[in-house]
Amino acid sequence: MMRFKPVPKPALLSTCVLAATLTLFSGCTPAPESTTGNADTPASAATKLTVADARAFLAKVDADVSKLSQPAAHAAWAYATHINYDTAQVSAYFSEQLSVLMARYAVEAAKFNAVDVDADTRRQLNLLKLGLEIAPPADPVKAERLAAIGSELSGMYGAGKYCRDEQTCFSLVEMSAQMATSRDADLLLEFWDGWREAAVPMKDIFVEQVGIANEGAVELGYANTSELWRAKYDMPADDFPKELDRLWGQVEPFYEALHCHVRAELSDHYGAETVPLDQPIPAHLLGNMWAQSWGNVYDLVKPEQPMNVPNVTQALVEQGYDEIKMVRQAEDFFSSLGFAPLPDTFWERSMFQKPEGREAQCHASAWNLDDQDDLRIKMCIQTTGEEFNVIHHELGHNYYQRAYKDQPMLYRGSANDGFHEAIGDTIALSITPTYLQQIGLIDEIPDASNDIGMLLKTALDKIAFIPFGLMVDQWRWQVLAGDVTPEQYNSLWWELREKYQGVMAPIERDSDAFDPGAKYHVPANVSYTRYFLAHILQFQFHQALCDIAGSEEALHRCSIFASEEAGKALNDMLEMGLSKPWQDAMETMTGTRQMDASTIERYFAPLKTWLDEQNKDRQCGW
Ligand code: X8Z
Ligand code: ZN
Repeated sequence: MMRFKPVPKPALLSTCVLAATLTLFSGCTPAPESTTGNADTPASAATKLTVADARAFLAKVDADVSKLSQPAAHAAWAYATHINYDTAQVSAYFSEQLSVLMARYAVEAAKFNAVDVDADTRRQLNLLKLGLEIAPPADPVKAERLAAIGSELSGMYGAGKYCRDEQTCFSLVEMSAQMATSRDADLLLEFWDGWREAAVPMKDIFVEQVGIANEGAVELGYANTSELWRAKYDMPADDFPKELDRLWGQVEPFYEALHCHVRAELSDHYGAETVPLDQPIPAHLLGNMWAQSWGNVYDLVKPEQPMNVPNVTQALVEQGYDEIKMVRQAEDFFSSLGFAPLPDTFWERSMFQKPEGREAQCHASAWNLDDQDDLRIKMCIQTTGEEFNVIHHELGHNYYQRAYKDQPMLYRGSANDGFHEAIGDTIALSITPTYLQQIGLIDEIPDASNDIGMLLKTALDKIAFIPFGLMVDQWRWQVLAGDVTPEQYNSLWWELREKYQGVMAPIERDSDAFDPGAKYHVPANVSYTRYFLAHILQFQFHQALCDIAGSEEALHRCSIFASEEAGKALNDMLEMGLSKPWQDAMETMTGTRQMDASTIERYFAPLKTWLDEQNKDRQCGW
C-alpha cells in the first residue's frame, strides 16, 4: 500500500541546482547560440531598433527578474524543506510569476532577431529563449495550472512513502539504505515494487503537464519541449543526440564487459532462476533503487583473491563522523585548492538531515538563494561513503555558483548543464587511498596489487551509471515530442532500460504503472542528460587537473588535494559561467574542445583486461 500526502495545489520547479535568478531554469544552464527559436520580427520593426535598445532591454530583464527571483528562491527553499499546504501555495505563486515573466521576455527578445547586435548581446538574447526548462503558455489559466502541476508532482515525490501495512511505512531514505545493503531478494523486491506505487498517481498530471508545456514551447518558437531541451548545447538540436551516441559508443564495450561479470556473479549468488544468464539483470538486485549505480554490490562481484579496498563507510562510522563533519571534510578539500571557505550562513541555513515531524524533499540539491553568498545544500545525509561523494557533488555546485556570481544574470550558469554536475564528482575522484590516509580515515595505502578491486568499485559506481544517464532523456525526448502515447510510456521506459542498461523489471508491470515517476528528476522536471555528460566530463577534468597538479601517479591514483595550481585552473573555468560556448570553457581547462570518453578507457584499462579474462568463457550480452 502506498501512502502519500498530495500537496494541494501549486508551486515551483524543483531542481538539483537552484540559483536565485535561475529558479526557473531547472538546473543550471540556459545555453547559447541556438539557431532554433523564434521567427524573425518583421524588418520594419527591426529597423527602428538598435543595439542600445537591445542592451536596455537586457538591463530591464535583469532588473525585473532579479527583483522577483529572490522571494521566489526563498519560497522554493521553504517548500522543499517544509512540504505543506501553505508553502506549496506560496512557492507556486512565485514560480508562476517568475516563469511567466521569463517567458514573456523570451518571446519579446525575438524583436531583436534582425537587429545587428554585438556577439555578447546576441548570446544573452539567445540564452533568454533557452532558459526555461518548462515554458508556460501566455494563457494565464494554463500558466497557473502548469505551476500547480509542478508543485504537486514534486510534493508527491518528496512526501512519498511505501506502507507495508497500516502501521509500517518506509521513507525513500529508509528503503534506499536497505536496497544498498540487504541481500534478501524478497525484501528488495518488496521495496522496489512498493516505491513504484508512489508514482502511479503521478501519471495523469504528468501527461497534462507535457501537453501544457509543449504549448509553451511552441509559443517560444520550438516544435516542442523535447527540441527546447536539446537546443541547449551550442549545436543544432538534432545534432546533439548524435553526439551522445558517439560518446556512448566509446563506453559501450566496457559497460558490456562489466555487465557480463556482474550478471554472472549475481547469478552465482541468487541462483540462475532469479538471475538468468542470457537475460537482462533484474533491476532490484543491483544495490540501488533505480539500478543506476552498482557500487553497493561490490562485495558480491569482487575478485576472488583478497583485495584491500578502503571501506569509507566503515571508516566514517568508526571515526565518529556525523553529517556536519562529513561536510566540513568536503569543504576542506575545496579549501586546499584555494577556494574561500563557505560562509557562516551556509552552516546556519543548510538542511543536512531529514527533519523530524515534517515532510521535506530529501533528494540532494545545492542552492544559491541570493546569487551572491547565500549558498546552501539540502540533503538527508547518511553516514556512508556514497553520501560522502554526494556531499562533494553538491559542494561542487555551490563553488561553481559562487565562482560565476559576478557574471551578468544570463551568464550565471555552467558552460553546459553537464559541467555543473561534473565539478563535485571531479573532486570526488581525488578521494583516493592516499588522500584518505592524509585525512586520517585509513591507516595504510593499499599497494598496486589491490588496484583491480578499487577500479572495480569505481566502475560499479560510475560506468554502470552511464547508460542510465543516457536512457532517461531518450525516454523523455520521445515523450515530450509526443512520439508515444501515454499508454506506451511505461513500456517504452522498460524497452530503453533493457536496450541501454541490460536491466529488466523483476515483475510484470501493471498497465497503470508509471515507473519513470519513481525517479526524482521526472516529476521534478530536471533534465537528465546532464549526468550522462558529467560522467564523461569528470574523467576529462580529472585528467586535466592531475596534469596541471603535476601528478605522476596512474590516473586512478591521482589526487589533486592541496594543489593550488589545479584549483586555479578549475576556478578560471568556473568563473566563466555561461559567458562563452562550453567548448571554450572546456578548452580553457583541458586544452580540448571535444567531449571524449577515451579518458575513461585509459582510467580503467587494467580493469578491462581483468574483466575480459573473467568473461572469457561466459556468454555476454542480453
Ligand atoms: O540528482 C543527482 C544529484 C543532485 S544534482 C544528487 N544525481 C543524479 C541522481 O541522483 O540520479 C547525481 C548523480 C545522478
Ligand atoms: Zn547535481
